[in-house]
Amino acid sequence: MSLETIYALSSGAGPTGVAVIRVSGPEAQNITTSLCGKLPKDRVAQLSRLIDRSDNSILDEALVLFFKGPRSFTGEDVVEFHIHGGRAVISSLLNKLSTFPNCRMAERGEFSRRGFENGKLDLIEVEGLADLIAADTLGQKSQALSQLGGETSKLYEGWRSDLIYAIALVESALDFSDEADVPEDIAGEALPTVQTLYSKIETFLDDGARGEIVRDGFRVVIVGPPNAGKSRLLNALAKRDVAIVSDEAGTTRDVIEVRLDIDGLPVIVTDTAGIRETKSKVELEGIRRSFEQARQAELILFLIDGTNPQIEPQMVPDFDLDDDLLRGEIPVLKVWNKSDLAEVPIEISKKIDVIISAQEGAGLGKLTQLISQAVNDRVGQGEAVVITRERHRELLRKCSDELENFLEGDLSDTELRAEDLRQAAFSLGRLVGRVDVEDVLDKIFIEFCIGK
Ligand SMILES: Nc1nc2c(ncn2[C@@H]2O[C@H](COP(=O)(O)OP(=O)(O)OP(=O)(O)O)[C@@H](O)[C@H]2O)c(=O)[nH]1
Ligand SMILES: [Mg+2]
Repeated sequence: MSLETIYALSSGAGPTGVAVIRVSGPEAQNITTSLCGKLPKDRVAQLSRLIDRSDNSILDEALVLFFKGPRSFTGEDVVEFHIHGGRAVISSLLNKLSTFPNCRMAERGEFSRRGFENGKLDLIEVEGLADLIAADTLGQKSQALSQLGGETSKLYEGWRSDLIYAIALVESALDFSDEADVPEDIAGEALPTVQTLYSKIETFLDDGARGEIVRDGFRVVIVGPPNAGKSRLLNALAKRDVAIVSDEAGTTRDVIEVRLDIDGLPVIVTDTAGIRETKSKVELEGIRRSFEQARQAELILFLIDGTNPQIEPQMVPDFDLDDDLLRGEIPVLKVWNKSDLAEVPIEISKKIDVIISAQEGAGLGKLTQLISQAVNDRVGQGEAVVITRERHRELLRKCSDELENFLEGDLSDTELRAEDLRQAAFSLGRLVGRVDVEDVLDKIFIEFCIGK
């Protein structure tokens, strides 16, 4: 338990109808009694006049909720003051709180951190909470909620307990080490458990990064020759003027992104510099960045200028995206633009995926639909629990590698095999935050806002 009591505005900055100031720590009870005159019943909202005892002035009339630890968000005594959301009201209560002994403003994520340290949330749930607060789209929200709800933790914890069972079997074989044959047989009993776990984790890892895409966004990158209308298309999709549009070739040099919500999933559309031969150093750097973006894309929109059609990327001079990239992994949509000026010749119409006029808006509905389809092809329907972060993927990978060492290793060397399993369990323990996580904590809690 912490010695310091922390407080913060947990709702948005005022003015709002209601603001919530949360206090957690050993002084929470004294503070409540001092301000309200008496302590409200545990977990029962009470309307109360908050009085500053130093001069008997009224701070506000508030709804006060007291949570006796450990039955609270942080596990400590917590009080929530639901006050009027005016800036002066908020600051007067915050100022008053700073005058109590051992009481200070909370740091980012400090309430959640205390909740984690007191075992109210595990690390996976803390990360789910951070994702929930940051969620912009419905897809992100439901993914974060399932992680916060403990489903993900339950799965990983289940795997961890299977592993601990396997470790116990192998370790018991260590005790027989003088008797011939026996250790191998006993350690062998762990084989089916490890085998099953290994294939479960491998299948889980091979998920096309679905969870990460839902969390971080599906990247669509617009590439093509200068003046094809890439920036105009970005503006049309964003429904606002984000990028400069001009008939001067080589207008865009920086990478410009907008975030869209397509059917509840976050889609990041990126406009890039037009690809062409150029001597301008700045433009060359822009072109280099275009390729760099394209390589990270989940979908490439190859934009064709209808008035000067180059319908294959290879027809664009200097378009040196690796051949395997365009043929293989990343899907490419060929988008014919400027349909208001130029129709698609019948002989090439089969090679075009969608015809638009970024300027007039024609075909944009169809294009959005194709993007949405690409997102769904990638994210699709599947298991409810998914990997949402690189941290999780890395630890699961490590765990799986250790299981593989076990499966391929010499079973008679029980000492080494037990160590493989211990390492695997260690990775799962780090995943849910049971062991050795100091190094990741600061990184995780910094994602939070103050008051959470
Ligand atoms: N008529 C017509 N003109 C368009 C359309 N889309 C873009 N343009 C025009 O084409 C010119 C180039 O548009 P941009 O959006 O700047 O082209 P870009 O591909 O971003 O060009 P760079 O940034 O130089 O690579 C501008 O004059 C636009 O107004 C369209 O659908 N129809
Ligand atoms: Mg541009």
